[in-house]
Amino acid sequence: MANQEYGADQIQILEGLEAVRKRPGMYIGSTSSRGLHHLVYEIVDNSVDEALAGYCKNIEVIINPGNTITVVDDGRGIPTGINHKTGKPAVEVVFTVLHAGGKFGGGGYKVSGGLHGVGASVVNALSNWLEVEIFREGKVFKQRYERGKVMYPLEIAGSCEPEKTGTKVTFEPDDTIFEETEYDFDVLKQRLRETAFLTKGLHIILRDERGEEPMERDFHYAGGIKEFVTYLNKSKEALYPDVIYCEGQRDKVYVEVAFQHNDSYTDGTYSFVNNIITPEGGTHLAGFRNAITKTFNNYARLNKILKENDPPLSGEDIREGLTAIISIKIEEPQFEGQTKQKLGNSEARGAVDSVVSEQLTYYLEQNPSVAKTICEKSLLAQRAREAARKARDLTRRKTALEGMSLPGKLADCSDKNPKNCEIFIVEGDSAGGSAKTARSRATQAILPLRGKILNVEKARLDRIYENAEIKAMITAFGTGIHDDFDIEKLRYDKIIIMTDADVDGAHIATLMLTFLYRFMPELIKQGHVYLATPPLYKIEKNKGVWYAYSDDELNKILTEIGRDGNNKIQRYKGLGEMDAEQLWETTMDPEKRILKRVTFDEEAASEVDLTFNTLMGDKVEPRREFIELNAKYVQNLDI
Ligand code: TSJ
Repeated sequence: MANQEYGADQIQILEGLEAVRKRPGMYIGSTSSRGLHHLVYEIVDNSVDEALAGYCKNIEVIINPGNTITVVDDGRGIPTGINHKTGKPAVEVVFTVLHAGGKFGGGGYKVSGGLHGVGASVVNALSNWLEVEIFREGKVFKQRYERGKVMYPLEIAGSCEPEKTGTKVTFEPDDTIFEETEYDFDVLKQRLRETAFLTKGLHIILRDERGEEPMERDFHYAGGIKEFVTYLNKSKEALYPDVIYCEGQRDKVYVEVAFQHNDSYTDGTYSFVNNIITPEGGTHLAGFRNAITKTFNNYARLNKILKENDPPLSGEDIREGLTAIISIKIEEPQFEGQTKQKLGNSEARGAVDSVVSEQLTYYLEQNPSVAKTICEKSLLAQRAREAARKARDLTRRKTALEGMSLPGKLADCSDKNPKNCEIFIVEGDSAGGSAKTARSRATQAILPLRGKILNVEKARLDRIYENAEIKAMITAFGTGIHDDFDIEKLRYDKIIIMTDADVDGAHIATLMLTFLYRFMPELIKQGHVYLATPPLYKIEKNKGVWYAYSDDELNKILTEIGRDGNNKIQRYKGLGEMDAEQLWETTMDPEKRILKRVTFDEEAASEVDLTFNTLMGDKVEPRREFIELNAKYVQNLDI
């Protein structure tokens, strides 16, 4: 029972936590499944802090039956002594005062809890109940909260072995706040794996105890981000065996960088600040880029790989096929930009630049064959880029002379307001023909593509720009590409990929998405890209017609209309089997069709990259693995 001591102060505290309950989105981003998972990260990050301070080696995360979560660590245990400012035990302050997480003296860095840096009190405010147990001095301290309210003063609930220390937190997310309360093992798995990569030596166990058979994963990487790079490169061919690693501290900034080139043509660099991904980079990334550009150019000049009159290697040339992790720890990170995802601290630039320049220079001197391999790969990239530039200039001049010449195969729409318009990218000429007949001419444009489009994961820029299908898409969209990309020039509000509902169709859709993801990511980020969903079955009975888009739906329809001999069921194998009218009715009519919007989660960017690489790369083993992951990928395609 609340006693007098908990009176006035408690009211103030509740105002703080009440604000969290009123506007949960402000504190955890959203109340969707994503916010639900954020609760776990907010708690786990506290244990990771303890690991970074050097006191915690093991963290266990358990999904319990009923979707409650338990996080246990073997750190020092949250302090239980009275906090002078509030007159309450420190642990109670941690859970009941907004923004109080983490900093209670002690060294180390504060990993300001998850994306929004709020912490334990927010999780508490958004839980039906939460219990904390602290193991210290041979005692078990315990406190329980319900929707943020203290249920009883911190108590000693029992004893434990004198050497045992740690913290255990169990909570049940508030089902009146979250739209969904079911935890996804794979989502937690991915994030906890990433956390383990970023904190070398730390053991993180994830266990799912909801099913008959508990599932468990154990993440432990003695090599830390070096192993992260190996993991990201697992579906590609590395150009040299080493992962290059630099580590050091400057101006209170702790810097760790690991990288390795592979035989692809894309830049797979991910940057983190205090274990939080920075999708828009910032000063730490700028420092890294500056350092590698400068150091490789110096090396190439000094060793006559670049001759006197050769132009310098550009940063882009050096980053072709690069997989890199930049991870820094800094006491007071400042985030900038619209989404606050870009690091602003200027001292981070200098720190990363200095650590990487110094150690990379030394590494290259010690490893001349690796140095030569990278320089030569960059030189090839430089030549390809030059060829691509010429090809691009040529097309640019052409379009300047001839005006916007749209591709011949495009059946454009007549409405000139892009907001009203959509373009269907259709697999195959025959389906393209039906689509042209079926469409609503005013607002729907059709671009048929012949067969499989070029796999941009496996081609250099010059070849990509020469590819007819890709050129057709670029000119039809109107936005330009790369440096010239301008979303304001987009000629259609919706880009709809329409392929057969079979394995080949899925592959073609993936090739197109890969192209868009690599070359026009803004189109996806801003929600302009969709997948059409053609039906799988047509059911006819006594002049009635039904279409089913899944096996489940087929069953539902059959149950409704009765399973008897009068049913005629047709399995569509491709768009080509539908006539124009059917195609319109089932797949193109804005009133009736189902569109899936393609989204992409920037926080999960390394996994998205891995997915594309695995699917598109050469190695057979990882591709088989991808098929198991496939369900995951489709989740990125929300309706
Ligand atoms: F914050 C929290 F409740 F969410 C939480 C914190 C949840 C979990 C699962 C673990 C923790 C946590 C906190 N683990 N370890 C710590 N450590 C401290 O809070 C701590 C211990 C000792 C000292 C010291 O200076 O002696 C300082 C700190 C910050």
